[in-house]
Amino acid sequence: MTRNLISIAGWDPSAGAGVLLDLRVFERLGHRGFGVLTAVTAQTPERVDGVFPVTARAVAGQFGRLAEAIDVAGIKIGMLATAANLNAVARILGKYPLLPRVVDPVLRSSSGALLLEKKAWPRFLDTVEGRADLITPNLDEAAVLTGRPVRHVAEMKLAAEKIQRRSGMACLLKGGHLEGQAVDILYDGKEFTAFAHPRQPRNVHGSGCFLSSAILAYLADGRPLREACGLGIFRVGRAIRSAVPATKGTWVFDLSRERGRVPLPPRA
Ligand code: PXL
Repeated sequence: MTRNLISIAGWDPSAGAGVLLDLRVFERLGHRGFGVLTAVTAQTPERVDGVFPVTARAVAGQFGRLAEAIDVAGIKIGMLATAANLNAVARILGKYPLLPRVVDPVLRSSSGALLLEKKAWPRFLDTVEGRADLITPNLDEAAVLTGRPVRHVAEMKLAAEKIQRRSGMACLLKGGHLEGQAVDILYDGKEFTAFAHPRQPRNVHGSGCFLSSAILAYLADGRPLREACGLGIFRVGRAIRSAVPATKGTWVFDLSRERGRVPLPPRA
């Protein structure tokens, strides 16, 4: 069934990441996409050059009027830019305890630009605590959130457990940048699941946005968390294989190259 999914995230004019990509992923997976903007960015495929935040009042206002107009069925959080937006979004998430909600803790870009102001980093987990089903840090974000380096699977497991305990959400820690084989680790508060996959030959801009949006779409289909994570990982891998080169060795998604229904892997 088609559901209304909202991305609360930033604007990348090239549509390689942020709200523009999220909406295309929702729609590609059979849902209707809506967007609440937290910041505008100026960027090339290699680097984010400017971040222009939207006020927290504007974030709350956009969401409030949208929620009056549609039946909200799921929420994904991406780039927030400011501590005030983090607080506003935590309040929004808290109003929907029964809906699928996924938090991508976007802190900085690969080129090092701040996508959330640093003063908000130490209280990120406390602010969103218990307000979503899943949080999806990468290795760098997990290191910031736990205050320890996260370099291999053993450290990933420790970090996923710590983040799950502190946030009250399941944690899918993305190991795409690990040396050797890539492994993503899910800790749901009871058990670990390792999703091993071949290391992708290229770094595609917006992979984290794509993954968290795809997982939300599968949760909105009613799939259990572990299955939704596995399907999201499969789906982003497929999209990475059909990505196109941008500039200077960077790659971007091109969802128009995936036509027709995309087959899913057999049920686990
Ligand atoms: O991939 C992180 C990210 C998220 N959202 C927006 C971005 C970026 C990285 O550049 O621009 C809007």
